Amino acid sequence: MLRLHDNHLSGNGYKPRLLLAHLGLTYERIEVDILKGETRTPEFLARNPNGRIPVLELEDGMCIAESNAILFYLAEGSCFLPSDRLSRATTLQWMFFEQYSHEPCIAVARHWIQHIRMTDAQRSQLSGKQEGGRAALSVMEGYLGESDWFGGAAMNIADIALYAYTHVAGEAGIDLSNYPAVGEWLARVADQPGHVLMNPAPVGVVGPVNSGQAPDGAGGALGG
Ligand SMILES: N[C@@H](CCC(=O)N[C@@H](CS)C(=O)NCC(=O)O)C(=O)O
Repeated sequence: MLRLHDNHLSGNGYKPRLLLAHLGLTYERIEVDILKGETRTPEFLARNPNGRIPVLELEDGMCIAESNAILFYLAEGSCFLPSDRLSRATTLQWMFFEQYSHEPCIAVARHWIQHIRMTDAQRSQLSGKQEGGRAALSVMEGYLGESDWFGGAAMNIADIALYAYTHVAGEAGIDLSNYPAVGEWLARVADQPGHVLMNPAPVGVVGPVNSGQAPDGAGGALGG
């Protein structure tokens, strides 16, 4: 069975969770406490030498790190990865944009505000991160004037990659109401059949077998 090493606070972890739900795949979700250094143990580093979740562990024990690489692997042969050359390249364009211009600003500002006690250095960098996040959202807002989806004629893995931290940009201190086209796109993504919420993250074995419900009844992941 596929295993996802993940953390419930993480938008990067949410990306594969959301795609796995859309694909109807069963997997075991393993919670890794990123605030207690569980990503830096020898056991974890053997799975990802870069010491970060998410990590997808395949049935044969091979591991894939980097959220967008995991999306690309899982989406192969599905409607979430376009088959024509230009759409595939556009999908990758937006996934690289997410990793270089969006996630390092919005996800980092959110993490600093929501999950840790900021150092003085972080506090002084916060407004720059938020400014970078607003710039990324402006780029998305402009593109969504021409297209409903990022990289194809239907929702694909670029939309999933960008949705993860865009929909919680408010937690990074960024006002999403300034980006109406982004707001409409967020609603379109959440309206897709099979959508699951970021939290609560499911526990243990997840998939069509148990409809995403936590085995202990602690709350399933299926949403809207
Ligand atoms: N570029 C990576 C970023 C992964 C990342 O930053 N993971 C964070 C949680 S969102 C993490 O594991 N932090 C724990 C640590 O750095 O030890 C991806 O897209 O997967």
